[in-house]
Amino acid sequence: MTILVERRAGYRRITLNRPERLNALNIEMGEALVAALAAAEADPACRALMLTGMGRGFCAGQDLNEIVDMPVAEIPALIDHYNPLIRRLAASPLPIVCAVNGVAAGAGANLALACDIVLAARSASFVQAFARIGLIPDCGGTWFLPRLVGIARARALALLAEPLPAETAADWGLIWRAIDDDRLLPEAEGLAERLAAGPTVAYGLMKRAFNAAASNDLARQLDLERDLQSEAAAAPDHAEGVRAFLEKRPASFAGKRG
Ligand code: T3D
Repeated sequence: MTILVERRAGYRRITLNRPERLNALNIEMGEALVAALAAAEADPACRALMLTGMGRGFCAGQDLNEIVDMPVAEIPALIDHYNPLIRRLAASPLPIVCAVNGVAAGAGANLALACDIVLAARSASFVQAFARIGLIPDCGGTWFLPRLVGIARARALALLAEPLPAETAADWGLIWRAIDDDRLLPEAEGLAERLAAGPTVAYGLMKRAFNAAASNDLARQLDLERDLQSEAAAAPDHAEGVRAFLEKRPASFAGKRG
């Protein structure tokens, strides 16, 4: 199996499972990931996701064995297998924590960047490896990188294809935090549990707002915030959050739509 899916209390943990190739992506893995996301989103008991890799790497990008003899005419179809995955991660109504346990290269780096909160082991690194094999960053790399780290750093990461250590990635704002290796999974699981107990509807709406902000001007974004806020306010978690504050107790969010 190219991925493993474990059901945890309130969330699912998805593990990329081709450790002998540093979890390099192939079509089967891409399709399995899309199916796992769809299944998680359809399960009302699942309120968050966690993504990580088996073994010493997170994901080494496209499996190069799969494309070595591929006719150029088939490349668009190949990429069309991965683009739905990136779109789905970004648009998923569920919050997604990514625990980058080792090297994240090429499409593997951009797979991580499509998640909502990215933690990385201190020993991990991010490599926009595409230029090394005469390609451009795909799986959203040219979209995520300048937004996260600015165009100067994005250009250098893509053109030089040098590994960026996890701590620098965190300092630059590419990811949320670098974590001691032995603490990575407990921290990521703790975050997934915390998000699974949060206001799920509001989280999904926040993701929609951030995604739309990339192409909206301020006026449109303010209108969108007004509309999405109405949806958030209609969910029972809003009333519960306000009551809990006034009653000086922790909120108990159900994660349901109004
Ligand atoms: O054509 C298209 O447009 C398709 C879309 C492409 C999107 C992309 O993702 S392009 C970028 C593809 N990825 C890469 O170019 C990265 C290739 N890998 C590396 O540069 C290095 O492996 C790493 C920097 C990631 C890690 O280096 P290191 O020294 O820690 O490990 P290693 O020894 O190179 O790799 C360990 C094994 O994994 C090794 O197998 P072996 O020799 O033990 O049998 C290696 O061949 C295998 N492996 C690593 N990456 C890939 C891979 N096998 C297939 N495809 C890989 N991408």
